[in-house]
Amino acid sequence: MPFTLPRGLGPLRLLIVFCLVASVFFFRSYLLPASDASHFNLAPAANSWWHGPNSGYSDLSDVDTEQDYAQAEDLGLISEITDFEDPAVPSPASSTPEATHKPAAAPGLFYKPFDASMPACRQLPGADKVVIIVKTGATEVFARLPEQLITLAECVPNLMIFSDMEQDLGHFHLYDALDEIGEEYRKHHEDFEFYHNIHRAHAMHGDVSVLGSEKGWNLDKWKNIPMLHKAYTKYPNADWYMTIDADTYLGWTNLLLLLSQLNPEEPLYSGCVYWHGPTQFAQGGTGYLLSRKAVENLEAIRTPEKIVEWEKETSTICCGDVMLGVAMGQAGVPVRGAWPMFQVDPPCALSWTDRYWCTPAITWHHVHTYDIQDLWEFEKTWINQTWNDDKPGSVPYLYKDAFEYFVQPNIAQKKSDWNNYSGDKTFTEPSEDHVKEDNDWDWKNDDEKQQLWDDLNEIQKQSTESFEACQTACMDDGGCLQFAWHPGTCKLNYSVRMGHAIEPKEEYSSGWILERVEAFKQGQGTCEQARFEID
Ligand SMILES: *[C@@H]1O[C@H](CO)[C@@H](O)[C@H](O)[C@H]1NC(C)=O
Ligand SMILES: *[C@@H]1O[C@H](CO)[C@@H](O)[C@H](O)[C@H]1NC(C)=O
Ligand SMILES: CC(=O)N[C@H]1CO[C@H](CO)[C@@H](O)[C@@H]1O
Repeated sequence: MPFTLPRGLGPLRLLIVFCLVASVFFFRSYLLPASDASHFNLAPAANSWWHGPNSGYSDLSDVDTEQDYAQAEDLGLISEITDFEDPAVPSPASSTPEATHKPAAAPGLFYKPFDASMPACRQLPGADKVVIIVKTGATEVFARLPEQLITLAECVPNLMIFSDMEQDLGHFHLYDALDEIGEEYRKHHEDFEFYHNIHRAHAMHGDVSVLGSEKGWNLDKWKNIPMLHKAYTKYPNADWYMTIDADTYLGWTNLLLLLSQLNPEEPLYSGCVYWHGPTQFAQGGTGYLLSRKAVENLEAIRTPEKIVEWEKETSTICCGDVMLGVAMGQAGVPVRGAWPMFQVDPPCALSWTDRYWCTPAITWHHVHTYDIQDLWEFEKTWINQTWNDDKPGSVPYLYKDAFEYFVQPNIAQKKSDWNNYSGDKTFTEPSEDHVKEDNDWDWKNDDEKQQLWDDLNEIQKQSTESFEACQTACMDDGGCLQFAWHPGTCKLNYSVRMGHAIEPKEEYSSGWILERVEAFKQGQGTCEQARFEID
């Protein structure tokens, strides 16, 4: 005998031992790159659940795990995973011979309770049930999209980015939202001249970002309905479809918490509600949310005749979000308000009033790339610090929390070269060479301006002379929380806004009455209950 077996080791046990040894061998030789093995102690096993049968990734195994997510996403592999709660349960496919080569079925190595090799935000419950649709345009792709891709895309298993041109950005794929628009419009409507121009420029490796954003805007309105249809076609089993623009920050943690309280079987179309003529619609940039049922209702009326009708109406209507409002109305799904969870300002421009305070923050529109980065760091820290293995991501962050992070540490009695957007009251003496005040004051006629000035009391008139005098005028006005001064003008405001740094040559300084800000904050209470409210 070449070697002796321990006593009692039957053929079955021998087979098991053999399999164990063989799988350890397999694991080492195929999955751990020879160098830097330590880096991969967890990653391969954890990554495996999205690698799927088509595991062409072993060559790439020395790229960042984060990039891996993105690549997997591009290939649509992640969308196949539906059992987020317990991915360790082998799927039926894993018993086929081919599938046994997947480094998959290693129960216990998976990311429950918490897998440090994967972003925490990607492990939040319900993440795989949501499709995030990002609408952008070819001219802004390089300016706006990369920041979304290095932040939000890390969290979202089902992300689709729509533009007016099919394009790759790194390993992300951008879909052309307009390729199925009826020929009548695609070939002949003036909005589509721009479409063909950018396609031509792109084919010639040209810079499409210089091709005029205004024309891009006209084209933009054609996207909303087709985008939704394409997202539904790709992910028909998702529960939720959420659309944002490239300059919208999406609070992923809070969105999932909101969704966990709603029923996707009920029709829901929700966002920041505006009117356009007789149409009520959810504004696009602040983001809108649709339940599966709502999308199904829309799909149900989407006949070829209806598509023709929608395209005809799109050709004359102002905007794509309004057009979706029209279509949703026809599908029998009225829009419902999600303000202020969905709202229009970045942290620096928001007025932190009591209406916001105890509400979870879900969207921030008009964000710059640096705003996205800041909000992202805030959210990541939040997830980390409130993590609970039994209930990951169960603690929403409220505007109050964002105030404590973004505003409170950064306001002061005096900040030079800073504009805090004060403007409830503007004290200024009209003159020939008056600079713009960037508020209502500019729109008044000369007599009104003079009247305003004449009606001021002495403290208010003096307030235009120095920062300190402006501060005094704010102190003198019981409701004033902040003020801004530049030579000749003092402005007061009754709510807190952060504002931003400006160039010294503008000679702007801002200040806050810190005790009053603190009193405002105390007056709001402790927010026992997060206000997840849809009207
Ligand atoms: C939180 O951050 C720490 C330090 O970076 C890290 O070790 C830990 O894994 C993180 N936990 C979660 C749940 O994100
Ligand atoms: C000043 O405060 C009011 C609320 O009191 C707010 O609506 C407004 O946006 C703030 N800023 C300006 C510039 O008016
Ligand atoms: C509301 C308001 O006054 N906004 C102004 C703040 O300051 C910037 C730059 O100084 C202006 O562009 C805004 O219009």
